[in-house]
Amino acid sequence: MNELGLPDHVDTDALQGALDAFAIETPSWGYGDSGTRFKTFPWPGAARTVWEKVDDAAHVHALTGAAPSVALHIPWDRVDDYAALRAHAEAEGVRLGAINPNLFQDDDYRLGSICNPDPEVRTKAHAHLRACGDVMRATGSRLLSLWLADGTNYAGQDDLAARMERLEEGLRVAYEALPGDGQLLIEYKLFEPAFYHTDLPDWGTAFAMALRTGERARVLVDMGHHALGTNVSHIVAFLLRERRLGGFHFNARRYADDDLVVGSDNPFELFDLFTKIVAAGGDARELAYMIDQSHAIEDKLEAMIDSVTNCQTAYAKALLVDRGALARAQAAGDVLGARRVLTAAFETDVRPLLRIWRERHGRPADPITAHRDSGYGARVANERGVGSGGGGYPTNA
Ligand code: PSV
Ligand code: MN
Repeated sequence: MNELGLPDHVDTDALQGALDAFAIETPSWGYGDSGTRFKTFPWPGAARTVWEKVDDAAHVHALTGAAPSVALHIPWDRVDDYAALRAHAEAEGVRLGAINPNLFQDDDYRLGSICNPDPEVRTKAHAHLRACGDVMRATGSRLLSLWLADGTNYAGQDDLAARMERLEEGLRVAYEALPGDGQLLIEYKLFEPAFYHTDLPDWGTAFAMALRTGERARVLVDMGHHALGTNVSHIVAFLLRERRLGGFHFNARRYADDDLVVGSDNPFELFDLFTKIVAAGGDARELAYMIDQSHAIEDKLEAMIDSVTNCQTAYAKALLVDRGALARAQAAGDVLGARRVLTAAFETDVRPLLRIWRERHGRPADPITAHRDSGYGARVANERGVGSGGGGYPTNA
């Protein structure tokens, strides 16, 4: 054990360097009011505008040092002057990150967006994708992060093969809208809002579509978008090997979607997932780590800080795995020996390491306590009030 309580095989400088390179994007939509389809409980001080969402993201980054960018959802976060928004973000110490087209909230999209049977609706969806490409250019974003609500509710409602054609065409439009160095992240989801079929239901479909679309099309894994019991780490290992993993939407869930603090319910799963990334080596640095959570009853800022630090903790633990010992146990067929190597890393207390990392970066040793002591929550509650909207989600559907 070294002075930080870490095992002797660990190179502490390399560890600090890896943590320096680890950045998690937070979502603008996590700072506004949001809820379930049953009720949106207004949160005192919830951000009302994208400018305030950027302020909140900057607060989370100031406290954690690990959340330097904020994702935008268009049109929820549409502004007239993206250069001004970009300047505002940079003045606050963050960047504008992935652009998320919203192809699910217009009345026209009742039967889908790019897969809609009506060519006029598809044309409208294509135009939105192109407009999002323009937003990328104006904001300096390199990621177009696409999730579709497209699907059907009943057998026979639409021709599935025809929808696949339309899907491919729409993805091509999105790809062509990218700036030169841009990437298209294709996000899948098992079900919801459609209940018979979803046009992009799983990683396999997203992977096949990425292959057909182009080199810079990758799969985005949202942890809440799988059937219960799915081994997400296995999917991650496969996509890494194929060099088609684009990134993550981190969250935790027990049942359906994705709105709990990542790592709150499934810390070992999160750690295991990061071990696959660490094992894959250098390319893993290219991945887009993003949080996709919009909390219904929690303190929004505290939940976001908790989420960022939980990811950092899981990643730090994954970096501690004694890979040599693991490889030896695997080669020897030592089933439980291999597991012991993993659990030794998982059970190591990385809090001293992270405290030191934060202090080196001028951040508080304990971000949540610092947030609670900062007065930021009370200040924004006072300035912004309660129930002023700004979430993007429909209120009290
Ligand atoms: C859909 O459930 C999703 O995960 C997509 O990423 C959306 O863009 C996001 O949630 C916001 O609602
Ligand atoms: Mn998502």
